[in-house]
Amino acid sequence: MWLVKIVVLTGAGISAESGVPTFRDADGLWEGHSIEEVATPEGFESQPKLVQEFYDARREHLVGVQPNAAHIALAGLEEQLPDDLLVVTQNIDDLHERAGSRNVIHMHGELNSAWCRACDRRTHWTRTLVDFPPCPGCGATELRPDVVWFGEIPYQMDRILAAVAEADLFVSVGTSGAVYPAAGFVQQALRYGAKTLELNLDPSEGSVWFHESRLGPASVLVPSWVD
Ligand code: BJW
Ligand code: ZN
Repeated sequence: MWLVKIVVLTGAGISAESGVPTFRDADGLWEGHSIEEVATPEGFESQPKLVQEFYDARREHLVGVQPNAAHIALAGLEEQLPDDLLVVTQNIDDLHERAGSRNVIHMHGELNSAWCRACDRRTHWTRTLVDFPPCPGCGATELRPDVVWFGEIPYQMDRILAAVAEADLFVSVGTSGAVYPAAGFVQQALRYGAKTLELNLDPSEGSVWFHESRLGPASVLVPSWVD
């Protein structure tokens, strides 16, 4: 069995310095649309084109951004401790992988993946979805972004909770702690005896659950923690 020692939970703040906008730092998420309009199944049912355009724009933007020092430091740590580190990211970008991380769980899905609601197949996807292209598997025009919206169950929860329970150290990087179940992992880790560390620009909503909080930009804090 794989006994992970360190679990690092990352959120939008780790990609902010790469130029990927966060969710709750700016007013309004995208062209004045609320998160409920663009990140819920109900939003997709009522305004499918708007939601596809939102994810198409983010997918296109992703091509032009690069991993920053924080992603690179985590990949370097994995190289030193290949069996001991798991990165659980809430981000749907691929910046951890592009920095070289391999043990990554995308609990809220991936921008470069499309999911067919008709046949359940997932397809690597780097183009647009707004014109409702057919599924390469079954031909149905049921492709949606392969991401986890409010009210849906995040991916690989069993693996994540097992790793959090085993970990000696739980580190949270660049997340506001406003969205569950990710926001509850720190309490889980504490319950199982892990040390908990937060690296964030501002104190998160769950700050009290961390043994230590270091405040500042991820591109500075993560490399200095890893050293
Ligand atoms: C920097 C920085 C720099 C900036 N350096 N730091 C009432 C109570 C409790 C729960 C609920 C409730 N009502 C409903 C719920 C459940 C709901 C929920 O949590 N709602 C809350 C709003 C209360 N959750 C769900 O519905 C989830 N599913 C669920 O619960 O299913 C039930 C179930 C679970 C498990 C087992 C069995 C059943 C699903 C949540 C899905 C979230 N989806 C999104 C969209 C994904 C696709 C996409 O990307 O578009 O995920 S919403 C959005 O929020 C996205 C993010 O991953 C997520 C978290 O955001 P994140 O990463 O924290 O970003 P920000 O912007 O909030 O914060 C950035 C932070 O970085 C800030 O702190 C800055 O200070 C910092 N920062 N620059 C370091 N340079
Ligand atoms: Zn299909």
